[in-house]
Amino acid sequence: MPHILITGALGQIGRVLLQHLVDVHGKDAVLATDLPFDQSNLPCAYRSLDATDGEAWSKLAKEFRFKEVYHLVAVLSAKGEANPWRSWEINMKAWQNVIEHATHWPACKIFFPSSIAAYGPPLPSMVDEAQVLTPTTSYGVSKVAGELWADYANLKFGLDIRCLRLPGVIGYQTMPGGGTTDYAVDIFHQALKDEPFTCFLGPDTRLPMIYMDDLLRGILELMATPREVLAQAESGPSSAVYNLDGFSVSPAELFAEIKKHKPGFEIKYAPDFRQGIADDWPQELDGSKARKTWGWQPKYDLALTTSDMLKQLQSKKKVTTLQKQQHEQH
Ligand code: AKB
Repeated sequence: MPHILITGALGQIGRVLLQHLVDVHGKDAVLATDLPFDQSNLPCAYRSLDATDGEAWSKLAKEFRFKEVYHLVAVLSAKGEANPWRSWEINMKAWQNVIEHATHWPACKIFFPSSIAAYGPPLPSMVDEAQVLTPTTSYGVSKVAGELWADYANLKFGLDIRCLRLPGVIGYQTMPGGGTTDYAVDIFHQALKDEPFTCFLGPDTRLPMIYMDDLLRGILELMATPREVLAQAESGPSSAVYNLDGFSVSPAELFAEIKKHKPGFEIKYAPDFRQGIADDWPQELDGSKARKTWGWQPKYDLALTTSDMLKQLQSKKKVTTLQKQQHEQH
């Protein structure tokens, strides 16, 4: 019987986390949920779940006793601005359902991904968790509200919710969708196609990023930290929240690093509405609370992220080409 639940399991982080949890705990331990989907390629049990549907959650709550929940359902910053109310509705209703139904699962640990989108102007270039939160996107507002609900539920319902404020995530395994930091993944795919890249942010837009491998480790380390250790670091509102820092980079710096490996690569800049979102976000995340509390230490800097991304994407490309050739021969 599965005791680990992932919502939004088909997203950029979900698919990678799902595989990792299956590798560690076995396929019977994990239940993946997301919108209806052909599940044949997934490594564990899958259930279609509209995370905003309270009745579907009630059924789930009766059927399973989850010990860990990773709640990854979210409409991200850029997509959210196209329909702010819809984004609020999905982000908050899904989170309300997790909190409400988790009260049925004794000693269950819950992971809630917050974001750099929780921050807003005016900002120092490096922010810590004590920064006053003034988000300027619907997504950011839902992340701040989500964090506050996490505190409330921990206090009033005795839940154990743990939150990380995440930077943009760079990974070779999956594609992001609907975010303002998505360019930092797209640029690698374009570089490998040997085609010029058009960046929707300006060259000097510096934002915090993290490599997928570091992100997974950060989430799992946070979840493995005893509650008493986290409690010692907590005080006041949004206390169960930690910045997870990786490194900071601008499109121009990322381009220059990729160019070291792909000298012919070219970039053009065509900033769109996402520029305004990025301009309101911090340039650097201060991760010292996580470092002090459970010894967080990112391994991947810009150089290592870039070389590993290119290496991994290149070998994925080779495998796909080989599979295509084999398919054509049969
Ligand atoms: C986005 O760009 O919206 C996300 C985020 C930083 O939370 N990647």
